[in-house]
Amino acid sequence: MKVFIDGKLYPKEEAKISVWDHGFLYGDGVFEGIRVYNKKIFKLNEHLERLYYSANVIDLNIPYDYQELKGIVKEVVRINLEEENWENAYIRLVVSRGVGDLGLDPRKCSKPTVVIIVDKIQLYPKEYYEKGLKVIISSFRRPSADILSPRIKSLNYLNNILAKIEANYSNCQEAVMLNSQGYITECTADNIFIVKNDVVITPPPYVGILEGITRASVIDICRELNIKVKEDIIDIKDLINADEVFLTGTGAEIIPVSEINGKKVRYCPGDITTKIREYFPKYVSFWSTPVYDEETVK
Ligand code: PXG
Repeated sequence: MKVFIDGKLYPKEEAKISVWDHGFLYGDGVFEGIRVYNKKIFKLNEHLERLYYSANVIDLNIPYDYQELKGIVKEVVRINLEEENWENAYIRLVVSRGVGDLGLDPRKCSKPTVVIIVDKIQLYPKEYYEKGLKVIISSFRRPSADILSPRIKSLNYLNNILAKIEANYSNCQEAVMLNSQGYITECTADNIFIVKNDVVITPPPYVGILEGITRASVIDICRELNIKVKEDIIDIKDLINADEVFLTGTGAEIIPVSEINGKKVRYCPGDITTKIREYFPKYVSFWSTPVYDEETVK
């Protein structure tokens, strides 16, 4: 395995960054998690666009332009797929504020650190995709945009981690997070969908969510499959009364929910969740960038 750090490749054991890096000291930075399926990178453009968006919001200047970074990601993936003889992988692209002093002023940081890791990921064992995840409704609320916008995919995940710890103590796999008004937002690393009377519903961005790339894909898939889909406010009683509930994320892909706060979801996995899940590989192969030629699908 070779890890890219600031223009050089390092073996895994030697892939290290400075303790003065503000990504480490303050969680000051942004990241993306991206999947590689069959030697093709899923929605690379969308992930890069979100990375530049997040970086721009926190006034972080990524030291490569878009096309340059895209080329680097593809090359680092190629090198690692060849070395490990992999067809599938997971890319972690991290840009931190870089090395500074012990104060939090980012002006003291010389230049951003760019890291690209290509590894394997399996968030959940196969049985969870058949039986579903148990989730709790967390007591930790998602911060609103005037506190720390959930639209920024930053290195600051403590809010999500606290919710995850709460889920762990309840022997659940995930935690559903509400916003300050009590509306459902998302889970700790996944967006959430419900199905009610054959309509697929997911919370709108303005309630305070990360606009997931898998979430957008599922909305697309519903349209392609003529399944009614809408963004709408969801409260706790809508969630508890749903016919089906599922989560979406790069790591988890599309995964059904079986229980919420100990109460069973009516259907798990439900027919619509299953239809969407089954169509997903077809959608993925269409929306992926081959790592071996310059030609990109999108
Ligand atoms: N909400 C939050 C808060 C997230 O962190 C998603 C939704 C789903 O977005 P995508 O674009 O992945 O569909 C995320 C994803 C992983 C992983 O390996 C994902 C995230 C963070 C850490 C790991 O899936 N964020």
